[in-house]
Amino acid sequence: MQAGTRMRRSALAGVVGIASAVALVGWNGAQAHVHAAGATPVKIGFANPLTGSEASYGVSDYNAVKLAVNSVNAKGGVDGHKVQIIAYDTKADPATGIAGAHYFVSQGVNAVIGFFNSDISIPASAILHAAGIPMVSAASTNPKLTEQGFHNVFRVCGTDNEQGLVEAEFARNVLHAKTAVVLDDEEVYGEGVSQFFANDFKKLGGKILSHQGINPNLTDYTSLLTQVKAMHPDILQFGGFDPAAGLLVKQGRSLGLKSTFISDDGVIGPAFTQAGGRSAVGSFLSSAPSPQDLASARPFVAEYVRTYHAQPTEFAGYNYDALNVIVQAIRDAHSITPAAIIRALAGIHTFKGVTGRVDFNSIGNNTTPEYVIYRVQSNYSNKIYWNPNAH
Ligand code: ABU
Repeated sequence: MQAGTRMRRSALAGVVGIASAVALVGWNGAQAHVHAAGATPVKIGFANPLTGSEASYGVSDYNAVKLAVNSVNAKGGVDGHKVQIIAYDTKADPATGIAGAHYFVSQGVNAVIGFFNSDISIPASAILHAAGIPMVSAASTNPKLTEQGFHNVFRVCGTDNEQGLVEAEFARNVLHAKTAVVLDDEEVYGEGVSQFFANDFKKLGGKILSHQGINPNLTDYTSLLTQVKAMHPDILQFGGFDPAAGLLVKQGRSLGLKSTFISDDGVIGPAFTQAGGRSAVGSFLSSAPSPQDLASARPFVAEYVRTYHAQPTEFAGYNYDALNVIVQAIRDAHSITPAAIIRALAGIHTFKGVTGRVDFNSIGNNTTPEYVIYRVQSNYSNKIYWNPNAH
């Protein structure tokens, strides 16, 4: 099969200089900065896609962080220091995101929450490592982020080797699928999670008929999907983000493709059903449980809904926890210096977050996240269909 013309997102967007990056800070006006009085504020950089095709995640993540900050500051801050958020819109574009890491260094932030996209988090982590600034990602799931030997890097969410395995187990042991075609968007996250799925699907006795990259910026995949249909796979697995996933499933169904569609936590947002419409119903998506499905997150969800009149998206709980983990590290360290915060973050083991316990291992991964399989319902909501962790 021939892949479409491939263009990486960074090539599309071009280089965004620091001057224009600075203009992105302060998105959403006055809410972007929580001004401090008295003691030196703790400056925390927050980087997510606040505009563009992945903004549904970033806006919800930012809302969650603001809730956490307001709660901390209402109680007097952390050790007397008010928390100030410096928000940065990565637009989910690698060049823009990397410029954000340099911007945070120039601003002398004490810590960073982010980044959302693994293909931004990984290069950004090197910049923050060189500057000695702690970074806690709440959404980047590619394993490499925490496998670089950087002592400043932590993540509260899970990893793609875990979710790829859960998808493969679901496909083989629950759906009894024998064959799969795998497509990915050739980005760090999508390619990685699809490769983990494919490896585990094969290990479990399944057969991968084809695995290829696609350009997620195309609008017509019918030629490719016609070739997929001719292979009659039991499963079509896609690693990437919602808009491309929605188009794939919509165009595939219109061609009569019957394969079960499985994707990952980059497709768990509302943009999937917006793009896929009725064709998205019945799709299966691996993800950590959403805040709405966690008893521990009930007060957080209630406060979020009360404040924003909307439901938090899947990563919002992790972002809320990321802010509070950094606050806890400052309390433990009795210091707001980045070096002290890094040391204290490494000692976080039994922190009670809204998503559950946070327990950082020796490379900065949280050992507690678990993945489940959601099914897209006819009202376009996602409902847990299979929980491999249920006893
Ligand atoms: N894990 C979902 C999407 C974010 C990323 O890892 O790129």
